[in-house]
Formats: sequence, C-alpha cells, structure tokens
Amino acid sequence: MNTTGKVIKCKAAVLWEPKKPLSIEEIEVAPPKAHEVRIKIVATGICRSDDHVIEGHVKQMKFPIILGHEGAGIVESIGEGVTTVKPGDKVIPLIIPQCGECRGCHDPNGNICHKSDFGKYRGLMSDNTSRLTCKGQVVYNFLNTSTFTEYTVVEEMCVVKINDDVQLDKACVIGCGFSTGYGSAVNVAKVTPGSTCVVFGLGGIGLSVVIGCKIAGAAKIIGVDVNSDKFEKAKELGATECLNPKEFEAPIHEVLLKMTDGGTNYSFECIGRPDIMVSAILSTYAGSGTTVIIGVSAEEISFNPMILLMGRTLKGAIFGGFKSKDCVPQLVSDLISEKFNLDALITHRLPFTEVNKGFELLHKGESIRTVLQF
Ligand code: PAD
Ligand code: ZN
Repeated sequence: MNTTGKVIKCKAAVLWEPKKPLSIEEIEVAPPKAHEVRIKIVATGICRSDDHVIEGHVKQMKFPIILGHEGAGIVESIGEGVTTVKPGDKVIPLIIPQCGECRGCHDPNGNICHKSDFGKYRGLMSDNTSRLTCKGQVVYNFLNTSTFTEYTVVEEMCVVKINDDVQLDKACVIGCGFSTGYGSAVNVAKVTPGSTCVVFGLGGIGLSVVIGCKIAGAAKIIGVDVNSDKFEKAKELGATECLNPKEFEAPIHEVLLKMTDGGTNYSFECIGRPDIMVSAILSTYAGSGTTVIIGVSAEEISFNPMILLMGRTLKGAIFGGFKSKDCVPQLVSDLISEKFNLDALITHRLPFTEVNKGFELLHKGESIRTVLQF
C-alpha cells in the first residue's frame, strides 16, 4: 500500500516519564514536510545515552519522547525540496546534523552543526513542531532522530544515503557507538603508530576506541573496566592488556604510570564519570599526553590546573569528531571492504518490542550492543 502523503500508524517505544519502562504504543507519524524525510527503521542499537534519559540524568529532556538514535532504515517518502535521498534508499539517521551552512559546518576542525540538538534537547523539528503523536499528545524526538519506532521523520540534514550492499542490522552501530569511539581515536586524539593508549570503560564506545587505536597502529592498548567479563572481547579487538581497578590497592592512574614508564600517550574516558575523567588525565604522560572525554555526565569535573600546565591536552568530542553527512557513507564503505568488523560489538539481537529486555542486558553488564530488529 502506498503510504506517501498519508499519516502512518505504527508501533513505537514511548518513554512517558523518566525511570519508567518504555511502553510499546501505537503512534501516528505525519508525512514529511518540505526538506524532511520519513524513514522505515530496519534496525537500531541500544546506547548508554538512551539509558541516561530513562534514568533521568538529562534534566532538560521533554516527555513523552521516543528514544533511540543508533538506527538504520529505508526512505519511505520525502518532502518537497529533498534532493539527497529518495524513497527506497538505505540510510542512516544522523545524531549530529550537517546543515552545510553554519559556522560549525564550515569549520574544518569541528563537527558540531549549530542545528544539533545536543545540550538543547528541544526534541522538535526546525519549525518547532513534531511529526510524532500518541494518544493525541505531541511526542518529542531524541537527538534529531528517534529510532525506537517503526517509522520516524527527520530533516534532510539529519540523514544520509549509504551503500545499498550493506546489511542494515550491522550498519546501524555506525549511527552512534562505533563512529563515536573509532573517531575519537583516529580523528580527535589522532593516535600515532607505536603509541601507548588506555581506554577507560569497555562498552560499545570503549571497544570502538580500541578498534580505532589498533587501526592507527598503537603498540600498547590497555583496557580498564570494573567488569572483568569485558576483557576477553577487548583483547579480541586489540587490547594488549586489561586491568580491573578493583584488583589494585593503588589508584588506577598510579598503576598505569608505573606500567607505561611515566604515562600513556593517549587516554579515553568512555564511561561518563567525572572521577574517571580525572584518572584518565592523570594516566597520560605529563609532558605531552592527550585525553579525550567521550562519556556523558551532568556532574562537574574538577582538577588542579597544574595537571595540564606541564603539557597535557584535554579534548572532548561528539560522534568521534566526524562531520556526519560527509563521513558516514565512507564508514559504511569501510565496513563493506572489511577495514573493520563490527560483529564483535553486536552481542545481542532482539525483536524491537523487547526493547526493555535490551536495557536490562545493558544494566546487567551482559551486552555490548543489543540491536533491535523490526
Ligand atoms: P556502556 O555502559 O556499554 O559501557 C560503559 C562501561 O564502563 C561498562 O563496561 C562498565 O562496566 C564500565 N564502567 C562503569 N563504571 C566504571 C568505573 N568506575 N571504572 C571503570 N569502568 C567502569 O556504555 P557505552 O559504551 O554505550 O557509552 C559510554 C559513555 O559514552 C556513556 O556515558 C554514553 O552516554 C557516552 C556516549 N557519548 C557519545 C559522544 O558522542 N560523546 C556518544 C555515545 C555515547
Ligand atoms: Zn549513542
């Protein structure tokens, strides 16, 4: 049945308020307006950033909301003026838009488009309306995407066509977790061959950092996690050794300084804890070490400036510093040509309606990425 121009009724996982399970509801998805694209979602990963909203850590968030931001799908229909995708195209929705016009898009050294909803959390399209409703109420979107739904509408600047040959139930992790971790190593830190790296937190983000460090030619990649069950996979992906801070009396940065002759060249915080962010900085070599903060936290971080004065660098990045529309198609091509393999990141697959089970697996520390299939 041709659905172009019509409201689509479909299933979505709605979060009505924080600290509640997601609720599978029938929603209405309006047709795309000018410069918008309606997508049939085929697969979506579960990321800790979705969980931060469920747990109520993101104070500005508006409810009800449809979470999910690590998806892949097929264009169902397009609004007037859309030129870069057409119905039937395989696409990835983009958590960082690329409008191509703002200072952020023109900045060769950054990737933060000013249309991004990170930190603002308006949850609406640029015209301040939503295409999603449930039981007569407006439903907000998450990070310009919302993928825990059979259909979603995004703006053209928040979606990109990808190679037709890719499997969408793998490519979806390029929509957030993989690109975020991998790019933090290769783009943001710019890990150099022969260097020493430490990665704090070995979830989907941390393991993707490990993949990036290995491809960049790091000689030593040390994984740190309080859950030792994560070590086997980290080693499979390139970690040369793994440490559990619970097994040491001394603070973990002191252990790392000893192991690495005074500190690593690079460190990555992939958890979202201010105390570990400071440990990550302290683990690097004082004269020239670089730390990249990737984990998201609403709490403040504090440390003595002397820690940086000697020559350390502190950086942060969203989506691995990748300009989304420019870079995602290439990442998908790199997946097809087996530059990297994402199978190890996807530990579980579930039908979309079992989304809450996917979050349980994340809480229990059993999953890296659960991919929900529609
Ligand atoms: P995850 O929960 O799968 O992984 C976190 C890992 O950290 C787990 O393996 C934990 O066992 C481990 N951990 C927890 N506490 C500690 C501790 N004290 N010391 C050592 N290890 C610990 O999450 P994820 O990989 O999906 O996401 C990680 C963070 O990255 C999270 O804060 C998420 O919101 C953020 C993120 N940032 C971006 C970005 O663009 N900057 C994108 C996506 C996710
Ligand atoms: Zn994410």
